[in-house]
Amino acid sequence: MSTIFSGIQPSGSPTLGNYLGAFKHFTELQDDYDCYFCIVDQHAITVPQDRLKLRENIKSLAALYLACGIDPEKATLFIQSEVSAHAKMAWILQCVSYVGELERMTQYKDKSQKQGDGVSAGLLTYPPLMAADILLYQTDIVPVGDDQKQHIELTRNLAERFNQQHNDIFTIPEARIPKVGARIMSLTEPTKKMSKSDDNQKSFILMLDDERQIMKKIKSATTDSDMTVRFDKVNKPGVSNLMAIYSLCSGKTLEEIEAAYAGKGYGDFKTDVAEAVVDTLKPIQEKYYELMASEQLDEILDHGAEKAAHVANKMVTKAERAMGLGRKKR
Ligand code: ATP
Ligand code: LTN
Repeated sequence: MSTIFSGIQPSGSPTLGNYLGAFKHFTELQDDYDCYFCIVDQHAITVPQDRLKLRENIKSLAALYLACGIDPEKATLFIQSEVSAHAKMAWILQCVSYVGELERMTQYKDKSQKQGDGVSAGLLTYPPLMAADILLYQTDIVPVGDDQKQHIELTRNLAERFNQQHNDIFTIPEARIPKVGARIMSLTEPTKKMSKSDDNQKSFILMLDDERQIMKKIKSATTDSDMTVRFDKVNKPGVSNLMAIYSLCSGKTLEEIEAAYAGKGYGDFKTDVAEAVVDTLKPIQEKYYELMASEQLDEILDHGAEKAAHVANKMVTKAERAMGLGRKKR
């Protein structure tokens, strides 16, 4: 059976972009693959985080994975910092990375620019930690949104470099990017991706937003003055983004949506988009609040960390041996 690994940062409350670009696909994969789904808290601390908020976000993210349909009997769900092999392997892969290639990563350039002063070294060495996550489990496929393509490419390069320079131990992973929904855009600036760490609350829909908030945010989403519902990412990025969201949440095709609103303007269209989003998120939210109030979560995460560590520790030992670290164990 092939192996899948993916991670989401507990850097805020997950958005509709995270759902349509990531969560939704994870649940479809768990029957056919050996899946590892990770709450990557060590990635989140590459930018400043409030201690209590981070802890809350970790638990909430775990509950959201399950509420979306991840079945702990089928997939391994765990917290990155609870499996020490991730940090160990990250160090090894940092020593295989070149500073120049890390400085060329778009996410690093964007986030370091946004932060200005006090950019952590961790923000620069974030990609080798991500490579460690993936390579520890002999991962074949990494389902992610479009923004992570460059990091997966780097992971492949690091694995190939290590295999060549030391010993051929790593499986070379491949990214799997959804055809539609790989990049849900910001509601206020539709040329930027929807991101949970955006300062503007109106730019994203959270998976836990209620009906009123969703309606309000979609009603105030940036569109254009052309007043026709037509898919054209270049000239009509706002409307196209709402159409993509509507299509993914309702199952209607883009052509069906264009036909349904011909000559009608944006009012009804926006109401229907909001309703489709509410219908998609409501059952997830109900399950989420049930899980948050139960004791199951800790048990699932303890078990997940144990299972992940068992696999990951073996891989770290292999990599350490290949590099000549420590004493040769019998
Ligand atoms: P941050 O804003 O803190 O960087 P993020 O939401 O961009 O957070 P993650 O939480 O690490 O990033 O993303 C988890 C998964 O969701 C990844 O697979 C990522 O590609 C996907 N994803 C994130 N934003 C979007 C989006 N706007 N559209 C589609 N997929 C997305
Ligand atoms: N960098 C990713 C989150 C992430 C991840 C991973 C995704 C960390 N480790 C391993 C897939 C596989 C992000 O910012 N979306």
